[in-house]
This record gives sequence, C-alpha cells and structure tokens, in this order.
Amino acid sequence: MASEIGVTVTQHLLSQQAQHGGATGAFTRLLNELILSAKIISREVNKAGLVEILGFTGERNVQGERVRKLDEFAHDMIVRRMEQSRQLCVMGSEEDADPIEMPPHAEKGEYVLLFDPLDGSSNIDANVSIGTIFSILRKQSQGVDYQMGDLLQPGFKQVAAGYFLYGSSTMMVYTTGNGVSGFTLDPSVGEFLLSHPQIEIPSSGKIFSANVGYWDYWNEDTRAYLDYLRKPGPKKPVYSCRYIGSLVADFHRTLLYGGVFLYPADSKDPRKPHGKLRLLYECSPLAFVVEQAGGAASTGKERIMEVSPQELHQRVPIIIGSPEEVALAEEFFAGRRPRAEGA
Ligand code: P6P
Repeated sequence: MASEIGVTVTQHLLSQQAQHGGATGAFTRLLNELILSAKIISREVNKAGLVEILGFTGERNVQGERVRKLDEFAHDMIVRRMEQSRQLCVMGSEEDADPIEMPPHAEKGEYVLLFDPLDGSSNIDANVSIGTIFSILRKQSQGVDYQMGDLLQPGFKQVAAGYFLYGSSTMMVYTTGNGVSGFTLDPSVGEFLLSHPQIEIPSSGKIFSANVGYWDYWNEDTRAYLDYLRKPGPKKPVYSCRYIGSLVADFHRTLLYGGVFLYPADSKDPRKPHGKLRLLYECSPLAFVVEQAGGAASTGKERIMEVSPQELHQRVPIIIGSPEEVALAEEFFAGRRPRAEGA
C-alpha cells in the first residue's frame, strides 16, 4: 500500500484498517495509545539531562539490573495508558517478573502486549539513543481471562511489532505483516509523519555489530563466523564493526544500512547461557520487522519466529539482519565453513 511521505501514523493506521474489512478499530485504538505513551516518553527522555530524572531508583528489576528512573517512568506510563485502552487481556514487560493483569473492573480486550519499555537504558547518562520495543499478539484462550499460553506464542503469531527510537529524532518503525513503515516525530506538531515508506533491508551489507569484548566467551562457530567476516578476501567486502550497546539503535542501523547484528550465546554468565536478549519482547518483534523488510533472524540453529516460548523472560541467541549474512551465519553454526577461494 503506497502512502505519501508526511502522512500521519494515525492516517496510515486508518488506511490499513480500512483494508481489513470488518475491522472494529480495536487494533487502531490500541496502537494509538502506545503511540501517545511513546510521545510522552520521548518528551521525558529528551529532557532527562535537564531534569533530576537520571540516576537510580535504588530498586532492581526482574533481571537484577538497577532500575533507572526513566525505565520505571516508561514502564508505568505504558501500563497506565494501555490499561485504559480496553483492548488488552494481559501485558508482559521486561520490568515486571509476572504478567501484568488488567485492573479488576477494567474492560478487557482480545490483544496481548509484550514490551521492553526502555531498552538500552544503561546508556541514558551518555545520551546514547534508546528505545521501546513492542509485540502485539491476539488472545488465543477462551473466556475473558488470559492464560499463560496467550503470552507464550511463537513470533509468527504476532499481529504487529515494532519499536520507538529516541535518538537525534524520535522514530516509530512498525509492521502489521504488510511491509515495514517508518515515521519521524515532528515535535512542533506532536505527530509521527511517514518518513520511510516500505523499508527494505539491503540483501547484504558491510557492517557487523557484536560485542567483541566477549570473544573469549563465544563458541568456536561464532568466532569462526566473525573471523571470516572481518578478514579481507577476494570478492568479499571489507566489513566494519559498529556496536552501540543499545539494541534498538544497533538494529535500526542494520535495518537501514544492511549487515548483521548478533548477540550470540556466551559462557560469560552461567545464568545466561543463551545470551542476554529476551525472546518475547526483544528478539521476536525485531525478527518480525526484519523479515517483513526482506531480512532474516535466527538463533543460529532456527528461525527466531518459530522458537516456541517456554517462559516470559526467556533469552535466545540472535543473529539478525541482511539475508546473506544471516544465511552465512547459519552455515557456520551448522559447522560448515566456506571453501577457501579458488580451492
Ligand atoms: P552488552 C542494553 O542493556 C541491552 O539490553 C541491549 O540494548 C543491548 O543490545 C545489550 O544489552 C548490550 O549488552 O552485554 O553488549 O553490554
């Protein structure tokens, strides 16, 4: 569906809704509440350096990480507004160990929201871009109340996914399974305007993005893959390494420029043998976006969108980006090595 540059995200949502005969507008209402939350978070993130909102609350979240006030603010903001949306039966957040139920007397809906309210928050003090990641599923269980299975759905069940990136400008990038659209917030009018219609990732790139500080904690296949990418060779581009340490920023650059981002399994922390990133509200939504943009997302062994979730905060290794680099990674993770040129 072609949309002209500058159309607002609400107009874009309504035109997509109009294409789904029988659409009740519930999904549009849900996404509009999320968009409003992001505008408020953007305002706070952009003035964080000026207002005493930086620093720590002194508490720790379910991941054992020290919670920064902006994390807490973003989480609370989204929960409060989404409760009022009347479109959800349950939420799951990085900041909460348990599923977030709707208030007893709130009207419940047919959707499930999984989100990371402010990913990359350890970078807040350094004014590095950070983001909100969201994944929307349809309730599967019968009855008004949710079941755990409504949250633990594989990525291919998502009805929508995307992220807000709070950087030099605030962007929204999302998909409903009909391609990927990017919107840039015009703060002077408070609207997200279409700036990147139909985003498509290059089939290959010249950037790999990984925390090579963990080299000695990675397995042999991971090291061999990155060694192959970084080494000069005939008919091979010279790759650069770019790593911001803020997933949404690293992913957004990969989506626009091509190449590959990976957070593989490592032996650094025995509590996190599958790497650091979470399946349901980080890897799955970004996998939906990248596949809709023509890219790929894998654990190294299987498609991220087909991983069957076992628990809310499950972690998975992820290799995500241009199809050629991800396919090559899967070769390495299967123990196969490209033949030396001319062999
Ligand atoms: P490391 C930020 O804390 C985060 O969750 C992601 O945004 C980012 O990709 C990753 O962790 C960085 O982790 O271990 O490289 O510092």
